Amino acid sequence: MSSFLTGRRLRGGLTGVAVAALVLTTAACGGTTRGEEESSGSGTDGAAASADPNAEIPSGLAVAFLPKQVNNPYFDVAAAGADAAVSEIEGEFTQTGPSEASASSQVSYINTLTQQGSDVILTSANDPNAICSALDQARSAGAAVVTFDSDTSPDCRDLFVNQATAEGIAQSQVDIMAEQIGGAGQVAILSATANATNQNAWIELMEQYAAEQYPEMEIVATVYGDDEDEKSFQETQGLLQTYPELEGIISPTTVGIAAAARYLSGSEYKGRVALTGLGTPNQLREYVEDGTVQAFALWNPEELGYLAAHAGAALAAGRITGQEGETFEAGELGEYTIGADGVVVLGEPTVFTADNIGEFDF
Ligand code: RAM
Repeated sequence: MSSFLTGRRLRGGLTGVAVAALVLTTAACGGTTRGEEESSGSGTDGAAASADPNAEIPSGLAVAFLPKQVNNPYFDVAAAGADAAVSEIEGEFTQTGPSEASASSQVSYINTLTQQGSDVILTSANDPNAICSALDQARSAGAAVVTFDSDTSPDCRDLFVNQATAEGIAQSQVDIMAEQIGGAGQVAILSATANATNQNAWIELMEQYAAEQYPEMEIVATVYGDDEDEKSFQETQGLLQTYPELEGIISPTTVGIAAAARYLSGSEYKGRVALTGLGTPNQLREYVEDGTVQAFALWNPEELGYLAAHAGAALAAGRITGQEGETFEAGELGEYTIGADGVVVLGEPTVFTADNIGEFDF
């Protein structure tokens, strides 16, 4: 678990120091962050069983981690965090999932987990609705379902562990871009898959925020690299050919931004076309060092997986039921409170630049 501890220490060391000016505001968005006052219950769903905060977490809980796709470095780090949490509660951790992040690709994996009697399913949804009936069956069979990273419709899961508020994530990327291009000019978005709940929420909010705050910034296109490296690379190339006046690209996906950075870095556009978005420090380090990327953002995916697994265990034990205002302990991360619509917010993302990227290793 040393990488988990390392990641936390590094992040903690920076909070409020060098990156303070760039750390994002996180406007309220249906979630409550650790440390906030406990809010009163919504009272809209009185049917749920009452929680017993002192209930024992049964040992041997079967906790399954089902990312949008396997072999995505971002989800590998999140899986390590979930695995660490499952070890702490003496459960059994498994990871399974599709190699392609398409809308319904997760359904057969959920069905298998249901047949195997999983106690907890942690999943990042490729589509808000496509996996709902499979998740309904899993829940009917007794599984607690926690979405993290990318939600389903709220009625398809017990909790959503959100990495940060959608507003905070969207605004940070637009602000970083605006700073680099003087607040004006053509900008394109390179997304992941077209149905991804998280991507689409962020894109909509980025468009709104840019229109309000930077009227001279024009978002000219959104293209989809499907969280595939090669497709993302080609879509970047296509954007630059189609929009010769392009000033910048925002890619809110770790796969997309890494592929776009690689393309820009080997092209005539390096240093001329700005690139920001959401990426892992380890994937983007060389592009920060060679001047292709000045600043980008992300949360700690390991903490996200760790929090999701602790939330799942608390649900499975009956310590919480998913109602607004309930609290639970998430191991080393401390206490969290469930916000409106069953959303728990990890915290604030961090902005990485040449000044601080050396201090992060994930
Ligand atoms: C990709 C996925 C994921 C997103 C990160 C930032 O790995 O699209 O859902 O949260 O990027």
